[in-house]
Amino acid sequence: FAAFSMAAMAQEAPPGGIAPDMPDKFQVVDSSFDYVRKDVMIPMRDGTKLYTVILIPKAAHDAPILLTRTPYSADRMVSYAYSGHMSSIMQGYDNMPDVIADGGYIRVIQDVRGKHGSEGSYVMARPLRGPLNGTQVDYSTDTWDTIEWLIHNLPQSNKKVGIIGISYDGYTALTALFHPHPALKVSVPMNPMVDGWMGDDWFHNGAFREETLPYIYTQDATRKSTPKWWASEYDAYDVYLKGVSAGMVGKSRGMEQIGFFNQILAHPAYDSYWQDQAVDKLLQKEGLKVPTMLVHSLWDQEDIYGAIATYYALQKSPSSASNLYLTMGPWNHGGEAKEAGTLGDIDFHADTGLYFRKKVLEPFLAHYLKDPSIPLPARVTSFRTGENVWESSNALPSADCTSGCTSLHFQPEHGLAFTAPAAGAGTQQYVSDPAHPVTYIPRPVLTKGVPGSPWAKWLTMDQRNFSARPDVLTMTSGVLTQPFTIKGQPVVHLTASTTGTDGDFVVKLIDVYPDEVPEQREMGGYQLMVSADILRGRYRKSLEHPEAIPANTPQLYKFNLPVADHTFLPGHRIMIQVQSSWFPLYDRNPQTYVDNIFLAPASAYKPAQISVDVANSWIDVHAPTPAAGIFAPQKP
Ligand code: PG9
Repeated sequence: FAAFSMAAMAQEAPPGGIAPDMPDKFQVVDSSFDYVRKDVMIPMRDGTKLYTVILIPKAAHDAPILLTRTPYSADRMVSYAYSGHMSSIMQGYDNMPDVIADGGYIRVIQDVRGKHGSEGSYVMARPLRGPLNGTQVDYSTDTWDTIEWLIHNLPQSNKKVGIIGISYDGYTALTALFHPHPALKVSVPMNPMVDGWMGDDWFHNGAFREETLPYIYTQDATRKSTPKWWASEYDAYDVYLKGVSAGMVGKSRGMEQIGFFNQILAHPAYDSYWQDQAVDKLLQKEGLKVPTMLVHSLWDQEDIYGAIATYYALQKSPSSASNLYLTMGPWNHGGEAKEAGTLGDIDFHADTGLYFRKKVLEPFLAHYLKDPSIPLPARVTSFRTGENVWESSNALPSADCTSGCTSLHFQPEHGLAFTAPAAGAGTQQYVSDPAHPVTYIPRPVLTKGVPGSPWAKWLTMDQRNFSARPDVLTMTSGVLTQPFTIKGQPVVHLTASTTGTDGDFVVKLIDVYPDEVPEQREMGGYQLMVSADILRGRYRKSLEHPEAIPANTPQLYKFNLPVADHTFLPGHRIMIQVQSSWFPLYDRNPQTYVDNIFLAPASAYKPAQISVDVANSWIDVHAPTPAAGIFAPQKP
């Protein structure tokens, strides 16, 4: 009978014609599904309607709502594996079926204004209302209006809403915390983009992440992200070296049609354009009124700055700190949402993603959205790499190293030790040549999204090929006889001079494995970066007002590295690498001072000799000063 009535719905052939196969409107037969899907256009206060997919478990009754707001297509996020089971269709970015579907939540995913199914105009990480946004709407009002609609239109809900998301969607989860809707009970920004200049997607300490150009191109060119970046060279090294500067590469692809590209070109320094949209600073002023768990990945290749910066900003005020939670684990960008027993070559011997979701995230959400008698996780849950253990604590060690730190001092003859060298330790030199920049991964450089790209794991890749280069200065300690644990942001104090008038400094803190690792042979001699970053030299004194470097005059380059929570095990050595390019992830510094590096002509790119002042260079790490004898005596 069912087959008969379906056939009756098909269209009849017109006389002398042919019947089309497709009905005017195809109805999915979903009566056996364990959920109902509704696609709705939710009106905002300015009349713009936002496309929203709602998945309601059929058993839902008094169920809490989990919202994600995204520029990456709400429809795509739940249609990877079409199925009658809600947990099976939730395979996309930020869907964690073992928490969200299995937890009985009503799942809501919405396209932000201007992207995919939503109306309105798109602005990259749309700044909140204020000096950069003179309209009456932003992502916080859009969240408010959405929550208001949801609690009045979903009778199956308990009118309690949580917002959750990774990266860009972590940014939207943060923006929900400004003038929050009273029904917003909890927020979970995971790997959020917070400050695009200081250390997230666009720049790190002023060095531009040239390999984000393809993202900006695709995201900002059209509503549906249809045009894809093109490159006529397989190796991204060639693309960007031939292109000379990031500005020229973008212009060669017509990117001056894109508003955000022009903003980047116009704001190379940390001026008010960037400061006024740094969400950590804005949220610190606003105050945290909703319980929030920040999630940070120790090897986040995209947003390694935001979660920790927000954590430190909110820790400063007791009322904000009372709503603040943090989890950090051994993941790449978003790795906590997936199976995470390994990352690249590094083995954690257990699925750390599952641990986070089941032992930390699940009770945290349930406490605030379902039942306050469910015990909360610790304020800070963190995974210590090296030892591979989870730890609970009340707070992270402070961001600076004013107390509780010890210094890893550079030594003559490429050494590294906990004691300062004698005066007159001299300098160590290398030549940085922009025509032969140091790459961040071995060539061919396969960018994010290219088949075979190591992008997702590159921060854990073996650094030994770089330590062998003459333009990478390498300092190595003796062999550790005892474990040495650091937890916090290492602080670099590098004193160096250059024959140029500008220059970049990349500093990498590395765990060198023993020559042989019997249980995992390929790890013998492995050089694992535990924390690393770059500083563009012109910003050494002021991030806002760049200054040329006086040639041949030692300067202090002081900056924080990303947080590490790591034990260097006995038998391992500690290494620091210093270099002046990290290409093509970061654009090349011409090493001759020009007003705007985005527009530097080819003639400005010149080799420079760098001299590092050994006695005045060190890294402070959060750890008690170890007793003498921590390093095995050197073999003669
Ligand atoms: N890292 C990506 C991003 C976030 C925010 C702005 C631009 C890019 C992301 O994974 O969403």
